[in-house]
Amino acid sequence: MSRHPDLDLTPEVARALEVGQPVVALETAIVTHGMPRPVNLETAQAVEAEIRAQGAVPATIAVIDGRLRAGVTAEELEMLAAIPEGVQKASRKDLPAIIAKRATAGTTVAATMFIADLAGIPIFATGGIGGVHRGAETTGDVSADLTELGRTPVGVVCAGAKSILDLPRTLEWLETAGVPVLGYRSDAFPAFFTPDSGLGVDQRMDSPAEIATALAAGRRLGNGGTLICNPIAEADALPKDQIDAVIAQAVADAAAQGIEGKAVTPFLLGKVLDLTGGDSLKANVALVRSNARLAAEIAVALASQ
Ligand code: PSU
Ligand code: MN
Repeated sequence: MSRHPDLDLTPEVARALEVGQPVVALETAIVTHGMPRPVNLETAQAVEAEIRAQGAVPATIAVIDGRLRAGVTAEELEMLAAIPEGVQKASRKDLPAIIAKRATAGTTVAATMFIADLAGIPIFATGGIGGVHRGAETTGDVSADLTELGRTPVGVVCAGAKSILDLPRTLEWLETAGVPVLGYRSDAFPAFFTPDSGLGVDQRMDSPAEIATALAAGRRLGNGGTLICNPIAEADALPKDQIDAVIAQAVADAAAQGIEGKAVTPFLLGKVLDLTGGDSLKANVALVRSNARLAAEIAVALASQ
């Protein structure tokens, strides 16, 4: 079944949406450009399993041979995770050319939100969103994830934005765009590897049902996206001093090497991984799984409203 000429759903996702079962969308730029092999595939599979364990259906989103997809087969996920030459990183702006070239791409938060909404999926789990980069006052580098959050009515469960970004400016941008920033059992805006950036969220929410109620209200009001912040568990977090130093180094290296455009985020993620000797990857996997669980609980609550 397809609701849009460029979109294909897997039979499982199509059936779930038809009968009103809970569905959670997942991104794939994290698979193709965010994590190294083989952890990227193991994580993508584990995340799908977390969602099923909560009684929801995972809809992993990607572009395959020029078709927008909500749901991929196990073989397609393996293909994306093998990172063959030519698999692109697709933000919203990249979709028309990728369709024209019948190309294959992992989708960023922005592109995943857009495709999830086309498919009729209101909730999506990721690791961290893109945002305002450090130094954006000179480079102008602001992720399209933020503009998408401003316009597309999907709830995005994340562990905040990585401190590779300028977090105060990222929050300011979300406020300007009218995006509610909700904290799950926390008042703090989380900093991905650590649970507290020192900045606050708009509202603390105490249960998945309360978040589902807020998402439904946002839809009634005609709002765009909602950011749901799920801080990393203390047991999985990295020491703040260590991660701050590593990120400062990664940002300096990116500037020194003249890294630009869509290469910036993957470069910084890779540097942080190298400099932490893999600790950042363990934390990243733990928080993505936790976000998938929470998103599935919210999807279940939404489906029963
Ligand atoms: N942040 C992470 N891990 C990631 C990304 C961001 O901690 O994998 C990916 C997401 O797909 C996000 C994208 O949407 O990077 C943002 O890229 P850009 O800054 O080029 O918009
Ligand atoms: Mn950018």
